[in-house]
Amino acid sequence: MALTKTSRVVIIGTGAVGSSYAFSMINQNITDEMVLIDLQKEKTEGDAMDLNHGLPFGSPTKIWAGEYSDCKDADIVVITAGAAQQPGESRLDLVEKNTKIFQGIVGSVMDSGFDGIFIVATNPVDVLAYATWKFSGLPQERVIGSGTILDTARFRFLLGEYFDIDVRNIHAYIMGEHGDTELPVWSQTRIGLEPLERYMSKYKPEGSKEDLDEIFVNVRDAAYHIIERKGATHYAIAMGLARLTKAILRNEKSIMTVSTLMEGEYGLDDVYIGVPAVVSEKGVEKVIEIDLNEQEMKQLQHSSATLKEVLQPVKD
Ligand code: 6V0
Repeated sequence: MALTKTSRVVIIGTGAVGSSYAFSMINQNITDEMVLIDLQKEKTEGDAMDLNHGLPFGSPTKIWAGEYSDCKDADIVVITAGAAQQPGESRLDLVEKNTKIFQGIVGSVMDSGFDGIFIVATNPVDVLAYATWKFSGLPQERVIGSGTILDTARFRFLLGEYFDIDVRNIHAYIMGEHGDTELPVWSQTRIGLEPLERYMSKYKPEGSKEDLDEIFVNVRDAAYHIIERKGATHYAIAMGLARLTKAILRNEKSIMTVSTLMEGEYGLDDVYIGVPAVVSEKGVEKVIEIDLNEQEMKQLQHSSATLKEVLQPVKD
């Protein structure tokens, strides 16, 4: 009987997000091997020991503090390294610092002979996913930004809470920049199969547009609220990244709002931005072009224009 190939995921940057992601991965039996890389080598050694000691309670995974040469045989390299947002700082404020860091990281990964899929989570994620695509020379479908997967999850959670419905029955997307210009796609939001407005008039007539607007504002500003309270946001994105990794390694063809290169979809091009897309072993298999109303289309275009401005130095 032929054994299937051993799957390997390399995590670069084992800070709050990277280490939470590693923890989430071993609890869900997603990969056979997991390699941890960080500038702080001792920290990765400690993390590897700590995670290994949890394996009797989790799932068999080979975990070690590694080197860039370990990327050669990796299926996926996940980058969560770099400077994080400080209180009051926007994601776009991080662009210069993190682009420099990424030039070094992506170069070292590619020097190993890596030929897999990159997942980028470091902020500003849309800009750094674009930079990773450029720096790596890999086909666009194999460089994926975490995009608005977290924002979409936050949106679904808050809507589920508002309507008192299981979050898994809330069908809703946040699209655009993972940041201040993102947009809620109200026109396509459904609870079960019921369009939002119809559901609300039938089952929550006391609800209002103002409530819904407030829900979106809380989604958009969630990172600021969490960072003010605890300095970082990491559990939910870590779970989202684990979900994305699983979709790739198991060829699930899941639709997620990842950041990917636009080539005419939604009238946009040459920008990485969060849109619903099919994720499989190929990476981003295809972008799904949902019907946006006129206002949503304008918001998406504005978001893209904002990202393109920030991207210019990366392109030069
Ligand atoms: P953190 O806890 O400061 O961890 C960053 C880690 O990166 C540290 O351990 C550093 O030592 C390491 N590092 C820095 N430079 C390098 C380098 N050149 N090579 C290797 N390792 C390096 O930050 P945290 O984990 O909180 O956040 C990491 C990134 O994720 C930030 O950019 C956040 O803004 C971003 N997030 C993205 C989210 C998303 O939805 N995409 C959500 C939350 C955070």
